[in-house]
Amino acid sequence: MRTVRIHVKSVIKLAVIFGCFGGIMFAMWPKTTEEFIRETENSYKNLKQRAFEIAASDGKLRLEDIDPNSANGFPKLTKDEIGNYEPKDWKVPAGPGEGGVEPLKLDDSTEMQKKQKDAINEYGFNMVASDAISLDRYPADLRHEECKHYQYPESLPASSVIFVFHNEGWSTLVRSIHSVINYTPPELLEEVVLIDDGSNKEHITGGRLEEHIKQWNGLVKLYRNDRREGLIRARSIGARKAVGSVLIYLDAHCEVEPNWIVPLVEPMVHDYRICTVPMVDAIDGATYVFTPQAGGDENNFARGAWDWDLLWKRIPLNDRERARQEHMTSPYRSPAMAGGLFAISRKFFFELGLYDEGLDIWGGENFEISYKIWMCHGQMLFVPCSRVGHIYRMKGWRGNGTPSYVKGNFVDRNYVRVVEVWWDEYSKYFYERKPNAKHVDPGDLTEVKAVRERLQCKSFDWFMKEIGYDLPKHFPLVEPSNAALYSFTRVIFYKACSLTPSVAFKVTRA
Ligand SMILES: [Mn+2]
Repeated sequence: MRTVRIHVKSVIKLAVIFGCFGGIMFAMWPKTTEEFIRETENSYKNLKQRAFEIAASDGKLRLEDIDPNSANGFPKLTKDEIGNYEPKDWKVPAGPGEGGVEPLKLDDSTEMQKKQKDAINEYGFNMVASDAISLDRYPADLRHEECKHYQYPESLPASSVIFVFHNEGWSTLVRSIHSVINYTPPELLEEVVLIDDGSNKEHITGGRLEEHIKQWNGLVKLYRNDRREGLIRARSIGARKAVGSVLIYLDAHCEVEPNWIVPLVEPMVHDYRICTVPMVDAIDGATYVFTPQAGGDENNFARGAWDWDLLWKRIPLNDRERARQEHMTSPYRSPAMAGGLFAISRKFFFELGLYDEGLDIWGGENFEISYKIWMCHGQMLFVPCSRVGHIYRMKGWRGNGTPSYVKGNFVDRNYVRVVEVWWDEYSKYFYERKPNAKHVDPGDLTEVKAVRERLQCKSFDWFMKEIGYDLPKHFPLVEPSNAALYSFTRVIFYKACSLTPSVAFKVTRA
């Protein structure tokens, strides 16, 4: 009897010990990103309800609650009147880097120069210069004068601004957040969503960021992926976490210009399937001076495009699109976007199935989303009056590397996925340029193809004829076999083009 009782006690003790241990392990075991995604999707309903309650109390509106008719006739250009959302008392103070006009002067000791070189190598930017500039500095205002005279409707939706980052430098990252909060009307900013995509630098993981964002009382939310997912999947995760009805993606090294958000979100009130892209001005990574976006037409207005090996290109705004604009600075159509900075309604982005989950890290996603938007019944507009400064990575940056689980040439694989799903018979032009890509295994495409099927999206040929109609003029479908033939084709093309564009189209395609 006695031995049995001791035995039972031991078993109970052991069970308790294992139970506790198991419980602790269960609670502490890191979540996989998939579990994280599922959990966030499940909690979205509650979040949305909460967001709705908060919104109701502080005057924030959701896109789905705004009557599109309330935006009829807007935006209205009133030449003699200042726009209703123009910032008042815009006075740039004195101070290093203020207004983004004067280059920052640093002492040029050898030690200082080395520090700057090391920073560029590590972050792609001169962090020494950035650290010397206020986190709340005033940006430049590179908008056309006309932009300051638009009246916008009173009812506009509040947005979630999403920053995805991996090991960004401190002051450029944090200034991006400050900039959005400082230069966005509070009722139009639902939240700032930070997605830390597997950073391992102390200034991001060591608690400093959590401490810094406390000053905004929950307006800025920080989420961390348990492994580096890459920009593309991290952006989809951001969409799932965000509670706003409009999502705005910005790179985590940006500074917005005055009244950037109103012209960007207003088109969505007319139709939730309109996706918008701001003008992207360049902030010099060494001096932090703003310069206007280059290229494009005489106003520097460009559209996004690609060549037939799927490289990003910019082409000028043309007469046919200009004819559709009401004013010189009205939004205009673009076949593609560069990808880093854009706004889309949450509803439409989810209808489109977010980004293809099979795309790794970066590359091709800007085209995937562009094709989806146009072919699946949406529109993409570039918005001249919404301008955002972006710091371009400098020469000498060592880059972010590739996580070890991503095998092979992921960019080519991404391109093949995009071409296979969206290009239809035009895919032959891609494979003619990149014969090796024929042997690249794109992986499972069922889910992405199902999106195209479910939404009854249009054909690529429709897209090329209606939206990307002048791309072959800039990037001929069939590569000229030699330079002489190339110039000959161009002469023929331009001749034909000046007569009838549709004939010209056929000439180039032949
Ligand atoms: Mn960038």
